[in-house]
Amino acid sequence: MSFSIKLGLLGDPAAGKTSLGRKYVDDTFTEEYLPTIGLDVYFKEYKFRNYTCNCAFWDMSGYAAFANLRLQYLKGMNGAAVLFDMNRAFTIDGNILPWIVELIEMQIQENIPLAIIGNKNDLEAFKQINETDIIDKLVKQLKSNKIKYFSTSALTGQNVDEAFNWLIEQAILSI
Ligand SMILES: Nc1nc2c(ncn2[C@@H]2O[C@H](COP(=O)(O)OP(=O)(O)OP(=O)(O)O)[C@@H](O)[C@H]2O)c(=O)[nH]1
Ligand SMILES: [Mg+2]
Repeated sequence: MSFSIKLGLLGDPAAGKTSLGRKYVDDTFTEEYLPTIGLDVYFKEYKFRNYTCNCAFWDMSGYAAFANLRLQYLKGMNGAAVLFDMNRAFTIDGNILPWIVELIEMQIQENIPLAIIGNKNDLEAFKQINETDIIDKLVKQLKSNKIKYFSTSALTGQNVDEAFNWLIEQAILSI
């Protein structure tokens, strides 16, 4: 049996949404920053138990200019990866919660699976965030049992498969 799911990539500009999605789907990484204009969609087939799942990744621009468009894109999402950049504290401090609120407000499905992702962990030396407390608070606040935190690098590939495989499987199980 086969079916499709829709997953979102959300978070501040340059957090690494496109880099992480591309690493997972094509196993590529580019140093150059090419901001996503509005939206980019790409696909990956995922085998789970007896199912073949067609996963559509909706990779959105992080810029405020696209906020209205983004609200349209969020409809019918089965799960989302919400990213921050571990080396720029403001991408988590005030910014991560609005992304999640925006997502939840647009959801038809309650308790949407969320992978919270602290990206660029290869730049450990520049790390500005002690994220554990913030994530704990966030998880409690959202009262969801389908939220998990991952620390990733699109450059080295660390935890990329773990994060997306988890998200896909949670999304499938929630359909
Ligand atoms: N060192 C390092 N650099 C990264 C990593 N992930 C992304 N980058 C770099 O960060 C920059 C921004 O990455 P993007 O993936 O384009 O960011 P984005 O979140 O898609 O940005 P928008 O599309 O503008 O919202 C690029 O120069 C990437 O090469 C990472 O894990 N480690
Ligand atoms: Mg992008």
